[in-house]
Amino acid sequence: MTVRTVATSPIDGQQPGTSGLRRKTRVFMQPGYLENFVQSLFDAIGGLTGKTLVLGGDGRFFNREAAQTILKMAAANGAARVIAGCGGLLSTPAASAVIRARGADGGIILSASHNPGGLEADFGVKYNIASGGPALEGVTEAIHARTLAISEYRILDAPDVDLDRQGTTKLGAMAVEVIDPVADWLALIETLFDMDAIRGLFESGFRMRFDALHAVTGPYATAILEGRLGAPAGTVVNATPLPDFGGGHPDPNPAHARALMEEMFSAEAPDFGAAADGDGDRNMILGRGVYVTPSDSLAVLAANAALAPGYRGGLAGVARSMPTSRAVDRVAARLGIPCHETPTGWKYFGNLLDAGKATLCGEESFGTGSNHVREKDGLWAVLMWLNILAVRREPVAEILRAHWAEHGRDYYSRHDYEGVEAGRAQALIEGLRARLPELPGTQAAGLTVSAADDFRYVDPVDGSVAEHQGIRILFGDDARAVFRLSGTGTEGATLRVYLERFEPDPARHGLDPQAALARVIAAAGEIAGIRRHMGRDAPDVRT
Ligand code: VG1
Ligand code: CO
Repeated sequence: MTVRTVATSPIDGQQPGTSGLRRKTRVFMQPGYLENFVQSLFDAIGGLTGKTLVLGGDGRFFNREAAQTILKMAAANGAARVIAGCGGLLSTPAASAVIRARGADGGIILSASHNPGGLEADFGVKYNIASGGPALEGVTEAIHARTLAISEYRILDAPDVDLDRQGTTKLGAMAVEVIDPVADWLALIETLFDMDAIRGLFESGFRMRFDALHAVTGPYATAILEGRLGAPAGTVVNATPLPDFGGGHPDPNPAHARALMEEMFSAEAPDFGAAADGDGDRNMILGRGVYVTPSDSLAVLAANAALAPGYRGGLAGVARSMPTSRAVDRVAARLGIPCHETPTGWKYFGNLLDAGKATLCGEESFGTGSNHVREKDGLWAVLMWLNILAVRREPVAEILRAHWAEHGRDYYSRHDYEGVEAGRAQALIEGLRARLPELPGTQAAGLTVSAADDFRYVDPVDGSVAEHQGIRILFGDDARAVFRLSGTGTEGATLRVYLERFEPDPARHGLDPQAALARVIAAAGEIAGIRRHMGRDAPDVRT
């Protein structure tokens, strides 16, 4: 087996976004595209000599081919060992768990997460550091800089590794260890929850539906829910990971997990419903006839965390991304613990978790997790809910109603305008940014702007600064609109408008969120000129 050094030249646009480099699958399949990025990554982290890497992905189209290429490149770059999930699979939280459990130097996750998969859809590559968390901007910028200067990559001329058989083999001088993708994660997750209590809940006749959306969580959910916890067979549906996710959008939200929504709002609805995304880090939580927004879910989990053995000692603090509703802030205030506000993207929670400043974290985009790994973890959230339900033995709707009665309700909705021409989306944001100083005092739809800014984050641990993380417009203490552009799309731009309003009065906690938010929606539209800039009357997706 010989190391081949291949001459190459820089490819424009290999800049990682909110969560890794995501592009059309066909772009990733162009000769040299993946190779350039991976060699740049290896170069930017100081080479691979003697290092151990974890490798896995969500099973989407091109996952296997990309894994083989990366294995051969890692061998050619002097890595000591690559620990790969069997079949090339590892959910994002499992990859984080394996990196930490094995003391690896880092890991590569092949996924475009909730984006569709297939030859005509999306692919992605994400690099995680030794803590198990996504690389921060310092690293991703160094990788990008390297992609603009690269002149050669190294790859071993060797036959493919058999990724379907567990055990250790050699690829040149490098060890390739193929592991059960579920085992390390499962061993960790079991220590956090009262497994007997959840088992007892299922024994009592409690019914649940988990929709894996033909993505990576199928094997994980089946192992823990139907295997360890005794949920009846068939509790987990769409459990086989498919390269194109069955043609669907592996995004656990009311718009894309339609079948689950319909079942949970039907006459025969089970007690509890949940879904996860392509790479298993997102979750959606439902009860019979009720949908729990991710922001409320985070707040409920924080308020009830002590019911789970892993969090019995209390929470050091909580953290949420800036556009996530302030429901968890109210819980933190009640518990007397700090609440941190970070930019969008899980990577910003890493330092807070490492420093012991936060125990639970969450994002409005269906992401929740804790300090057990350094990624959001869809099934972790599902198990937290199950643990709470096993102890409280109340319906989800009742838990939510009681939570709002105690803390008030933060009505919340996100409006996405997808596939917008990049210039138009940029113009809307620039327009708002330019008017920030003059916005306070402005009236729109009967609301008055009390403050407006461009979110800037200073990491309390290492002092790093992230600028331009979203335009915030506050309407007094109770209402808010936030505007930002997506950093995970692969086509055009996506404008996200996050809307919320606090309602303290329990008599008004049963409204339709779109109706409860009508004035905030109108004011946000008026102030930003959404219709004029977007050239459309309504958002494409409301969650
Ligand atoms: C979106 C979400 C963000 C999340 C990111 C990755 O980013 O808004 O909260 O961290 O996806 O999630 P953006 O830039 O498109 O708004 V995952 O499950 O995709 O990797
Ligand atoms: Co994801």
